[in-house]
Amino acid sequence: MSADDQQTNIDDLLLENRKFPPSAAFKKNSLAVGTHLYDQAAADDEGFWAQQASELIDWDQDWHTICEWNVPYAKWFVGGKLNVSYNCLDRHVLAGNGDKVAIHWEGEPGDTRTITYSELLVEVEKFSNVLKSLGVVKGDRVNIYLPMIPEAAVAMLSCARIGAAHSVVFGGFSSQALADRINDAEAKVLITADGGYRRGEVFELKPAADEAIASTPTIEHVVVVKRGGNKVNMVAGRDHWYHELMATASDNCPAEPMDSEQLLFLLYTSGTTGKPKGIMHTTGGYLTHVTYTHKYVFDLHPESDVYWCTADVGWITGHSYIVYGPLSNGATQVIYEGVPNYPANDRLWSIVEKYGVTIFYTAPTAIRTFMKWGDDEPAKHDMSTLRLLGSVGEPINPEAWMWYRDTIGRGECPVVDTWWQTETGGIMISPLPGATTLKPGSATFPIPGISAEVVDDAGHRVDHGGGYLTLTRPWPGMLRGIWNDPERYQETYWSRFEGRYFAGDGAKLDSEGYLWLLGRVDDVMNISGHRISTTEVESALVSHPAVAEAAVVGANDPTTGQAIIAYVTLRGGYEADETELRNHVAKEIGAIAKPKMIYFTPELPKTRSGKIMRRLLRDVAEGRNLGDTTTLADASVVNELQKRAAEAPSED
Ligand code: 7RM
Repeated sequence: MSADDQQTNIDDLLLENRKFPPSAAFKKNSLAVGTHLYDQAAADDEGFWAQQASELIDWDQDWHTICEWNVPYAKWFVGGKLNVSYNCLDRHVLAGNGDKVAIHWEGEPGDTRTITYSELLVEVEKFSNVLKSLGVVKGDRVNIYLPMIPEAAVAMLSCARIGAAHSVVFGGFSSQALADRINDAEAKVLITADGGYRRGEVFELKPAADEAIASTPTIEHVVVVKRGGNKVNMVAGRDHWYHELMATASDNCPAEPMDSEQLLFLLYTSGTTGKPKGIMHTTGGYLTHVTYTHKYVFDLHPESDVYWCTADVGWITGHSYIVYGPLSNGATQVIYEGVPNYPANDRLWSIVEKYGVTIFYTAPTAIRTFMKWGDDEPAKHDMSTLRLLGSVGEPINPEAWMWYRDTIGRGECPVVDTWWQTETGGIMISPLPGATTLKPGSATFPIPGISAEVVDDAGHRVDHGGGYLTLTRPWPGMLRGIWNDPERYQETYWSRFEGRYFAGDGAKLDSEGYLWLLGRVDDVMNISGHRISTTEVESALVSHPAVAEAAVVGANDPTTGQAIIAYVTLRGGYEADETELRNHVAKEIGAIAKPKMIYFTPELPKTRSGKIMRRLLRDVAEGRNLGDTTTLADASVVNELQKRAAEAPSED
């Protein structure tokens, strides 16, 4: 590699040689074995998507054009009409599956609800009528601010049924965040709850909603679901109890066929700076994308599988892989309201055992936390029903992947590492578990129908080594824009590389063409001219038996430009040994990547969806005042780290 290459590309340091081909037992019943989906999509990607759309989705009217592409705007299945709620509910009931369980809901305190497809349909028809009675019409926006209760799915599907776009705001967000999002979307109705359960206590939602709507002139009505039982203030004429409205609502609300490009929802992402972006998703392409990926990536057998995704509906993972994908496929799923450590650290495994979960989808941050809690917790439960494991949200370190496969998956379950974004709508890069030979830590290949390329600074394709991950063709689930801000849409996603969508992530290709996600390119460190990804150094740290979790950042350094500072969380029973870990990194990936300093910490700063916030750690390492901390899940974590940084002996 020339010196010049080192300046412009991301170094490729970590070598991972373990391989896991699909087992004969898994292949026997798998929906996709061999390369036929890949071959078909490679020959004609639009034709491939059209085939998925007609096989997997019920349309009221056929489309005339598969894809209309005027960079950066795509339309899919143009001229087609369909209803998302019909596809998620009515068609399963009409096919005779009304008594099938759609949702096994488990409340944090241990209360449960079992909801069949017929029951869910009745609830959605009623609530659709409630929304209509509150003046909601096609094209309106409705805000949803709820805990993880079935009413969240009911509210979303009811909006879809009548053509109103929902905007779900995560229940852990502040009143200010809610107000900003309501105002940007100009929502007419807000659906919230009195409160929900978290860590054994009721957290109040209605007071935060009240505070928000003091400054949201567009909100005309508020619907309040009773869940927490906490006392709330109801404003006459504006606020209505969900159960009271539902008691008198008619359960007849036929699904109205929607245009394929009808706005289905807005979902706000905070991004790195400035005001949140309202990511727009539409109807036909989105539903096709999430139904297809949920079926093939999770190898879904709806007649026998019990699927569980641990995300919150406030995130895109909850939209695509709790609500729309699984319900469109007629799956039976588990939804859990609370935290993984209430009442004890084995709560999730007790739920797996109780419902016989077969497919489990969670985030690396959770997996690393389970590693920290130790192997005894899963060992308390019979989890032999599990047959497939998924990961999403961050790069999964090879050792965390191995632990997941061995300790949760008995060394038998394939692990599908799925790369995608709020903006992509659905999974983009992932193995197909019956077809792909897995490598721990690699998301492997773009799924059939998706075209991705790694490019260098100049936009030239990289066939081996590190660079920027780009998408070269439109795909059905892609965002259709940023609400009210077309310029920002163009600028954020389509300006860095001509004609390509740039996702903001770095990635490398190994000698066999496997993709390895390297984290956000904004986080890439520059050590004496070597561009080193945070992910590779973190993975080297996590490969040491003492380390459960690690975050590294590049901090300003007078001699090397930047120096690597690592924050490490140890596994239970291990002692901090900085020298040992620094040497371990040098041995694993090279002396250049050896951290200059390692801080040991019981927790790392994370966003509310569990992603490590390296920007804050950089602020801490460089002794700056913290910037925007509103997306931080637990602010005390960084305060503690700042204190320690101030106390640390200064390095030469
Ligand atoms: C689904 C979701 C998107 C960002 C994305 C990446 C990171 C997500 C993976 C991943 C490596 C993965 N949507 N990311 N999945 N990085 N491997 N499998 O998380 O909009 O909230 O975040 O998350 O940086 O750009 S998101």
